[in-house]
Amino acid sequence: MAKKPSPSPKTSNSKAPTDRTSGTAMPGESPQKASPVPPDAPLRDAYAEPQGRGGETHQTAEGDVAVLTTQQGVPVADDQNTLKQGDRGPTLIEDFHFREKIFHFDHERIPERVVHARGYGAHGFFELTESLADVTRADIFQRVGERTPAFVRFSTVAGSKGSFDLARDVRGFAVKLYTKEGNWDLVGNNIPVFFIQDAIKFPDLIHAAKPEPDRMFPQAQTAHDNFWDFISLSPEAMHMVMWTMSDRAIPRSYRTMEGFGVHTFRLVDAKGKSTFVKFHWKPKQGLQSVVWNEAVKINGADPDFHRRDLWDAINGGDFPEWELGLQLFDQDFADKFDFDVLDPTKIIPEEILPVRFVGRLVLDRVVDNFFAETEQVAFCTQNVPPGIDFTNDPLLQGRNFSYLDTQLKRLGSPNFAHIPINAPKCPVAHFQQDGHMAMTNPRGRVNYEPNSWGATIGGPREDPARGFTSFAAEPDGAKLRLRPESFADHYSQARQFFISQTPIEQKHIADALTFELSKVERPDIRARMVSHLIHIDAGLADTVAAGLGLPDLPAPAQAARPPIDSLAPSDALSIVKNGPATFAGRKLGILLSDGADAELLASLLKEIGKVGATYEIVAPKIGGVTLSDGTKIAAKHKIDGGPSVLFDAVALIVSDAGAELMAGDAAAQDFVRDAFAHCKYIGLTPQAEPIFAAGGIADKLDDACLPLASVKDAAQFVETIAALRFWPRELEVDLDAL
Ligand code: HDE
Repeated sequence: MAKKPSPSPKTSNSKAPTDRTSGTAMPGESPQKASPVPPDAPLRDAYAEPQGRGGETHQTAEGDVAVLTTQQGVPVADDQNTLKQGDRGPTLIEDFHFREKIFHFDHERIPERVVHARGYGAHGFFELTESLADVTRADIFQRVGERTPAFVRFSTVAGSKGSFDLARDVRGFAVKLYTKEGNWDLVGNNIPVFFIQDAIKFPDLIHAAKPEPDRMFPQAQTAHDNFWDFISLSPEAMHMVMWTMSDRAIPRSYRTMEGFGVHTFRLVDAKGKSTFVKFHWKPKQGLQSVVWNEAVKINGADPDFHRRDLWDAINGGDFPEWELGLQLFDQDFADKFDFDVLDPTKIIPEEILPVRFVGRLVLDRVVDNFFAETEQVAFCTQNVPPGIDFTNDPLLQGRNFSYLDTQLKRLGSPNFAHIPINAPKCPVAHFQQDGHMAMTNPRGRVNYEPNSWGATIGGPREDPARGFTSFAAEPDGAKLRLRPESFADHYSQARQFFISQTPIEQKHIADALTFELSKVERPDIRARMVSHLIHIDAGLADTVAAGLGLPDLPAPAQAARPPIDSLAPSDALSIVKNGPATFAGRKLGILLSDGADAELLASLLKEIGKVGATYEIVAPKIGGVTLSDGTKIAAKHKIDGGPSVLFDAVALIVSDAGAELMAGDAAAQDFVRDAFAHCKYIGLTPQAEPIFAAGGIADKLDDACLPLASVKDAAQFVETIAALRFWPRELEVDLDAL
């Protein structure tokens, strides 16, 4: 708020009451601290000290409290007031403490990642459960039981740093393994294929997916013309589009998604023999996603849903875990396989080549500081230790150029490997030196090699036996700028993915395509997209065309190679077929009212605890409720702050009077209506019926609306909700009509 100059320093205090009503902190007033000043008291009386320091708000170092210093270590006497000439200024340029503090603040931001800007990381370890000494010399794969420190960063791709967690998007699954022979970065996604086959198309793909450049919207979503224009002109994207339109792109949690290395890599043994490998991370928690309507609402209710979930799980001791699985194969398999193993738009179905599990990744520690670790972590696909090597996948080859550049841009120095989160945990010895922010310049007189200074001071030497050697791949042919013929089938595996889904998952894919394309303004782009779907599945194309109101089904797109429609479905591709066996790690939302049955609640909480799940209490008031036995229980959420979309299942334990009050509350009606519409399991005491009636669903309650009539029902309820969703509801009831 603008202040008029006061006629004299003495009267300046008369401005104080005006500033206090504006809610801004006054000079000398710490915003964190509750004001000791009665609202009508003249401010200066309480705040002034003889020297005008704004006394009450200064928190001085006493006892063993650390003394505040500048970056140079100079102790600070006053961190609330700048140095002024007279008590009303001007401010003096001599104030080095102020200058340093503001200077540093002005430089707090670094460029966000071009893609994968929004992410969340955690520490953990990888433990080897099966030796791979027979196929690779990689140190990490030699000794069963040995643990390797790890840092994992999950991310969305398209949105900016401040975007919401439940965008429909691919999720990054980047793992840094601090092995004894150097860092290995396996920079993967939660989808095993990619949109494009050649790295040269990446900038166009990302430009098309990100907000349109003139208007800078929409944020964190692909539902716009530019994205679908590009995609519908890139048939190679069709397989990945099936995945991103599936519920894989709206995961329930980072903990409930798979990770994939995507490209075919090589494992190389001590004799230089190479075995091809595809990497998989399989969550012990089982696969789980949300539904689209729920995702949209979660983004409003808790934009940090995935961050909070990971933070809470790790801090609560429920450490997320993935198994590392490998698909290993040789050149002979590659030659016989239907598709080119260098084509990153293709998978190798697990039914054809089973996944061999060789270790586990456990996340057991959250970061101390988000910026220092999650933001500054710098993954580079080219970080591989001896025994792991690249193939000629043209996307991987391009990535190996890109990541190093990006880290220099983001972190501002070629010394980004000196930042603790990026620094290897094994010995590092080289002659690279200087540059911005050099932290660990080599010591001693010698900074070059070869040199003749001898073993002691001459520095490190090459080691042909231990050192990294590239697999001696033979060149393939002439220098050309073209796409191999073996990459030309764009529809067969898209179809295979679609037919591997359960009917409800297929419906979600059709719904997602219809939704996204209905946000596309140009009818020709919508029709062009449908022309590709015809090759994937005729029924899917018809449903989407009808949903969009296309006047006619377009002619099929020209296929570079006729699709194979005989590929067998693969159960591994369905989320529903790979869900959890228990409610462990899931969260029950319990809506309570005053007078709720205390005994029933106690037995429900006991059962929830037994399976390793969590719960949160939702109540009309954040102060909580008084139960039937007179005990009080605090609430985690007021009803409108704890909508049912935040929970995996819900239970309503209410009294008659409580239900009557809630029936008139829109947030309580939404609570039950949404839980029902999202196919969740609902436990309810008989008294809760009026809330369902007010929500318009009392006559629709089905087998997944389970009675909680007495304490005996709690165990059965918790066992049943392990199924997470009751999908028949969505196929039988018109949930859109609710
Ligand atoms: Fe990335 N990608 N990418 N990418 N990518 C980046 O590196 C790039 C691709 C992936 O949590 C950038 O540090 C190119 C496939 C993840 O910090 C950048 C191509 C896959 C992350 C980059 C691809 C990924 C990134 C941006 C096409 C799955 C986040 C910031 C050839 C296998 C890592 C950064 C983190 C990040 C380039 C394609 C995964 C610009 C050129 C395929 C998980 O370097």
